[in-house]
Amino acid sequence: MKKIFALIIGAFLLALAFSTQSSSMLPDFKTSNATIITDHNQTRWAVFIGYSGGFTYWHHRILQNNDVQTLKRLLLTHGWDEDHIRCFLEKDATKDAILNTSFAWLQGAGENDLIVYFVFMHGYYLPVDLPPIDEPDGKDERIFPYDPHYATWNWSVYIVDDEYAARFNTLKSHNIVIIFDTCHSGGMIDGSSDFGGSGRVVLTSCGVDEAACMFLPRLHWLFPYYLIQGLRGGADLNHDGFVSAEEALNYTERPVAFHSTINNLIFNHRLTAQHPQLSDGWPSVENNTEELKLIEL
Ligand SMILES: [Ca+2]
Ligand SMILES: [Ca+2]
Ligand SMILES: [Ca+2]
Ligand SMILES: [Ca+2]
Repeated sequence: MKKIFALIIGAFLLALAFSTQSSSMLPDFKTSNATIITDHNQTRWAVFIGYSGGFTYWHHRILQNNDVQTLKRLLLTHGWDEDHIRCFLEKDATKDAILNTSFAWLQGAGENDLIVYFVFMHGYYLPVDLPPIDEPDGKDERIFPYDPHYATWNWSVYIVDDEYAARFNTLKSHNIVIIFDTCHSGGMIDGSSDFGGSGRVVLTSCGVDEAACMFLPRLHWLFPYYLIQGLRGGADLNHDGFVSAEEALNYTERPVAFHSTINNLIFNHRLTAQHPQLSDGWPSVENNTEELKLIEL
C-alpha cells in the first residue's frame, strides 16, 4: 500500500515538474544580434574546469558537456573571443592544470579585464580545517580533479578551497566572476580564506551542506540550466539591458530550489533542496552595492 501511495505521489510530482519546466522556459533570446559592450580597455577572459568522473559517469559527462558548450557559445556571442577562452575538461582537468596552467594563462589579464571562471566538478569537504584555520564549521571544502592513474576520482588527490582560492589573489583583474557547480559548493565561500574577496562575485550552485542536482529532462545540470536561461536575458531584473553576475544568481534561486525539491523527493525520498549562494565582493567587500555587468543583451 505504501509503495502504491509513493508511486502515485511520485507520478504527480513528476507531472508537476514537467509542467512547471514548460511554463518556466524562457524565450530563447537570439544572441546573434547581441550588441557587444564597447569598452575597448576591457578584454574578456573565460576558463572552464570540468571533470565528470570518467566512463562510469557517462551521464554526468553528457550533461556537463552540454552545460560547457552552451555557456561557451553564449560567451562567444557576447564579446569573448575564442582565443580568450580556455577549457580544461575531463583528462585535461588535472590538479596541475587547474592550479598552475589555468592561472599562468590568466596572468595576461589586466586589472580592468573581465574574467569568468567556471568549475564543474565533484565537491566534498574535509573532516578538518587545514591551516589557515578559516572555516566556521571546522571543515575545509575540496574538489576532485582527474588523475591519470585512476579511471574515476582518486579520493586521495584533491584541491582544498584555501589553496585554490589563493591562486585568485595572484591575478590583476578587479572584475572576476567565479561560478561553482559542485556539491557542497556553498563551502567555497564560507571560510575567511575561501574564494570571496574584493573585485569578485562568486556564484555557487548549492549550500555548504547540500548536493547539486541534475536536470535530466533538459540534459543539463540544474543550476547551470537556470544560469544559462538567466544570462540569455531572463535575469535582467532591472531592465537595463545587462545581466549582472549578481542578477544571474538571484534568477536561479527559486527555480533551482523548486526543481531540486522535486528531484530529491522522487530519487532520494527526502525533502531537501538546493539553494544557490552568492558572495558579492564587487566593487569591493566594503561597498558592494554596484553590480558587475557580465552580459550585454
Ligand atoms: Ca582552512
Ligand atoms: Ca577554507
Ligand atoms: Ca570553505
Ligand atoms: Ca555588487
